[in-house]
Amino acid sequence: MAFREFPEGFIWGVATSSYQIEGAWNEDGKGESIWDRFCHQPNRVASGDTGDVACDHYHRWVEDVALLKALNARAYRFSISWPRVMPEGKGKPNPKGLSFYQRLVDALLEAGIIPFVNLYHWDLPQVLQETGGWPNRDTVERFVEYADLMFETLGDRAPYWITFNEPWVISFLGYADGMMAPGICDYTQAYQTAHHLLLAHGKTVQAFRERGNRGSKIGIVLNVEYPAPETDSPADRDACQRFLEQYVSLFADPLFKGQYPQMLMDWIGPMAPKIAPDDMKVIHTPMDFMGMNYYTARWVRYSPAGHLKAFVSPRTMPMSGYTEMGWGIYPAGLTAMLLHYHENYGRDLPPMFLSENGCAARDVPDENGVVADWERIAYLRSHFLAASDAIRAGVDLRGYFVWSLLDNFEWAEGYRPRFGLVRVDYKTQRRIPKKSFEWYRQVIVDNGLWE
Ligand code: IFM
Repeated sequence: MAFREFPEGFIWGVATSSYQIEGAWNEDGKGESIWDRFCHQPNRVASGDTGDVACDHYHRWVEDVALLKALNARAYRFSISWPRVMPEGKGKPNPKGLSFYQRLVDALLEAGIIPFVNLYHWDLPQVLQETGGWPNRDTVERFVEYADLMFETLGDRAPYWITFNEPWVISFLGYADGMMAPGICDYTQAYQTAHHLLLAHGKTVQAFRERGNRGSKIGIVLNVEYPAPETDSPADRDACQRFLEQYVSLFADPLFKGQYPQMLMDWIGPMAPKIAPDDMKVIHTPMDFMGMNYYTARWVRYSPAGHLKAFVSPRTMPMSGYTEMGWGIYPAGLTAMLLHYHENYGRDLPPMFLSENGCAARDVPDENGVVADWERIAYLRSHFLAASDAIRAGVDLRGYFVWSLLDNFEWAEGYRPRFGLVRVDYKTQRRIPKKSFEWYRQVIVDNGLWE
């Protein structure tokens, strides 16, 4: 047994997002978001669940900051609800919304916790969806205006900024598969959304630089799954390549190479996004860090019936079982994907963060209310070691954020999956730290773990 120490100053944290925890969906002048609208429609979300109350974090944030402190977290990644601070999606800000985030950031700083401010975790103001949402180029300008308001409000004290969380999910689950808000099924709109998100990212980074934000940093968060061809046949290998291009290169190539992956563009033909002159240059604006979210891996197989991508990924690739989401547990995929970035984008790649990783587990409290979530501990342990493998192989990984601090609203799956280090009793809103909370606390204190 050897002790795996992480680099000095390694940033251990936890992540959440506004819609998943805040609740208070229509309080204090907050505008409606596309997730409010989506959840209030029938048959969109499991059990008809909504984020109307969620973890009631909007009213209980003081208690939640105390939990972060008890965890010894070095950093906290949270998102701003755009419609809470700018209910009309543009123009007049909502002072009560701004004050909520100001108080949160001040309390974090006072507790010695580094705030990582995520500007967009999927809750677009509904008014902007009504004018076309992300496929409408005007939404790019609206986003930059909103981001600038937040730089103005928190720029003097927030050292890390994230433009978008998981643009792949926003584009393809929101606009192509319709599983997520706004629930649209149109691949052309999805590719245009991907392009506009990247453009909004680039313009926001430029606006951030123009403000000269005194040493603070800005980046983006991309989600990945590790794909492997189901067989060694050329058809399966090509399908796997398309999978990788669709999930990873579609976003990472423009950001770090200034161009879209050609094989994918040829494949999607007329569905490819409309690109104005200079867009690619703007998207290619250098950023300070990149976040990667990793949970699982997949086999990929060629299938002519696999819609426009001609592949299917019929089952996940288990190494040591499945999580409560049905996702295969494959920590080696985390190492492989960090190395994929490192090797493919080389010197154009900024330092990286593992910006989300965690698992939904069964989490049944015993008669004393104790949640002995050994499955989650085993999952995190194996993934921490996988991250350490990547660091040893040369990846410049600066931090690791566990998803999530609290059990919360898991989008179309509602409240059934529980991802938290802290259990939330949704009837009483009581917070109960699980065993994994104590375990992670010790990892943070030790800055490492035993193999
Ligand atoms: O809950 C989500 C989060 O909002 C984005 N990344 C994946 C998590 C688990 O599904």
